[in-house]
Amino acid sequence: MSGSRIITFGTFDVFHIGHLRLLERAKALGDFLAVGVSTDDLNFRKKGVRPVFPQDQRLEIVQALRIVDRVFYEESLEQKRDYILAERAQILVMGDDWRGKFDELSDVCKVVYLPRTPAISTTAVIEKIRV
Ligand code: C2G
Repeated sequence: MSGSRIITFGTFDVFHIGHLRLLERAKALGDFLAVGVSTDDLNFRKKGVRPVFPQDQRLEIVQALRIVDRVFYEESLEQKRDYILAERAQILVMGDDWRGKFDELSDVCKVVYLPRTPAISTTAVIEKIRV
């Protein structure tokens, strides 16, 4: 949709091609892409572990991408509505591992779940390096 502001969220730890493709497909839905990079604390609360790379480095990597117009820290999953409104986003994009989880936000924006890139994940990369 021309003129649309897109928003998406993620940890983007050990940045890989699946992350890039998700951001590229999100940007292709509009003109402006804002990305919420989840904080180390949010990850710890959610998964019980801290990401490999600290939040300032993960944010810096995402910010350096040509397709990304704005980055900010995502402090909690429950604040999604506030972030969407603050960014004046018309479309929320999430990978389909989150399918259905954010449908309640469809009163403030369109919610789109995109298929994940198969056969790659941060966990798989870490495992591959480990062996
Ligand atoms: N992704 C993808 N294909 C992969 C791996 C990831 O399309 N093979 C997508 C995910 O679906 C997500 C984005 O890349 O949309 C970022 O992935 P993660 O860093 O794993 O994000 P996550 O920790 O799930 O996000 O509010 C959500 C939180 O910020 C957490």
